[in-house]
Amino acid sequence: MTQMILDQQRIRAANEIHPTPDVKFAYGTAGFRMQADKLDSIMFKVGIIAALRSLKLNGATIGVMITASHNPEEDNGVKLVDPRGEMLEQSWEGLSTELANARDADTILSVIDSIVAKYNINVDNKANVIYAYDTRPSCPALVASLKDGLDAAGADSTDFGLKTTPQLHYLVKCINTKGTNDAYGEPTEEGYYVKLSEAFKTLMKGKPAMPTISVDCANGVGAPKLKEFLKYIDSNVWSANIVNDDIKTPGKLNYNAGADYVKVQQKAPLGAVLNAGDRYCSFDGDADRLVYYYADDAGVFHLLDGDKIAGLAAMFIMDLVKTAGVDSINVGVVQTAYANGSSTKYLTGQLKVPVSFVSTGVKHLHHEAEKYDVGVYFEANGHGTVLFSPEALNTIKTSEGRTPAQNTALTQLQALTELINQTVGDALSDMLLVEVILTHRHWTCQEWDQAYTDLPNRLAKVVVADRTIFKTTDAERRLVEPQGLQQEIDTIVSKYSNGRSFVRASGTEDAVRVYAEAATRTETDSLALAVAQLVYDRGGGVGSAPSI
Ligand code: NG1
Ligand code: ZN
Repeated sequence: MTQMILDQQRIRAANEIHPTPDVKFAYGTAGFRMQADKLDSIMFKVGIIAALRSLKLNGATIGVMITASHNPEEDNGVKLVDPRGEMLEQSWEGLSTELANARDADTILSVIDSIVAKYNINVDNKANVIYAYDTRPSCPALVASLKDGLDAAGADSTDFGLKTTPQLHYLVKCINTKGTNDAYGEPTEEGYYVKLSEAFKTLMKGKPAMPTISVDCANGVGAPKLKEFLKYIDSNVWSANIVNDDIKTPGKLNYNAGADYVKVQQKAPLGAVLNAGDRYCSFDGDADRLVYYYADDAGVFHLLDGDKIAGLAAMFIMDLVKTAGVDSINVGVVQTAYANGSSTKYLTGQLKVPVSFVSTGVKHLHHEAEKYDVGVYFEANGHGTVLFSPEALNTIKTSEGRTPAQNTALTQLQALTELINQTVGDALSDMLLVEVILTHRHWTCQEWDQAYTDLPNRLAKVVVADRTIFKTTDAERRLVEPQGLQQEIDTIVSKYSNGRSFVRASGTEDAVRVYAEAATRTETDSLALAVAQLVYDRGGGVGSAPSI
């Protein structure tokens, strides 16, 4: 057994109080996520993992966020944030999973030992961890369990209280860069608002204010945080009307509201009555996803999802880079298989911007986006951001324009790098970015929507006995197992004009997702249903047969 500062007695005691249930845990697309009442044991173990990760990185501060994002209120989840504000390094996911599934104290201690040995962890270091949580009623109890793990590991920990997920990422990066050349900002919630609002004001300078936007906060943490942000902005410059801001009434979080609801249902959330010409957007429960929408003159609902935001951002930044005379800076876009086919066509055909495809989950998108000078990445569901490479940041900072127009563009680019959260997708920051672009272009949502027309699409879920039998390749666009299923999907797809459909196991829910798009709504629904039925029949469907 290791001699480290980890207090074995406390770990044993914590394991007594927080026994591991008979559940197969896995660190998935977004950490551990499930019904909150199954998460108690996970939390103290995550406390230990966070401490070990910090020790491994010589005491750098690690973040822990407790949230289940857009999932129902009775769910919860936990994810780890690495020192630069990024998601936990992937190689640690397996070990975290192993610890999560260890049941008795001896096994837990031996997994800890093997982590210490594998990573050659210096146990004389001091671990530093910060944590925050969303508005879910299950959070306080889970926080207490997390704290037991952190204490048992001898970590210095700070409770940052109620925060949006991107605020926690911001704080982690600020703490770890404080006092360095690339200090990211003040490590406080206020510092976050100051940074964003100052950049926003610079970008809005001299521009006529647009009509008030309505923001659906899914009755989640985004509501109080957006209210706080508004205090930093003169309402003559920009104003927002917040809907779905009830974080007190049980059962309201994400209920028929929020970015996921609007995206999947393709309709307005509860509490939003759409007036033609007005702008609307929705955050999800932890405020890291954003979608826009509007009603046309005939009252028809139109969605502007993550793909539309990516297109808008790429277009604007490419123009700005050109105007500023720093076109050595290359811009690229990263998408997943869920991106609408029309968006990819628009990006490559019209904007002529390179597009790469990666597997679902922002950790994949983020790393791919780092390969560009300016990497725009968005999942269709509205989770994404724009990354500026250190070289691009330096070019923007040090270039001197030869004309006033070039100087203005450089100032604006500089402000954009501060407005956009560089650590992770951030609904508030992304919304401000969209608002800046629409203001600069004098565009309504409808004008923004003209860029291209989405192919009708449908996302369906099929519950099967064992979703792990679904194995994919080619950025999850093709199945390799169960054998022969992909060929059958191809045969079905070939019958539809502009048809595309793919199937993959969800990393956050116990289900297989089916995506379909085609030339018309009727064809799309028929394609989605046919593929869902196939998955149900050949993949061991459970419960009632799929319906669309
Ligand atoms: P899964 O459940 O693996 O499809 C979902 C989203 C991801 C990502 C994660 C994390 C879709 C189709 N999938 O993952 O994009 O956002 O949740 O929250 O939207
Ligand atoms: Zn979220």
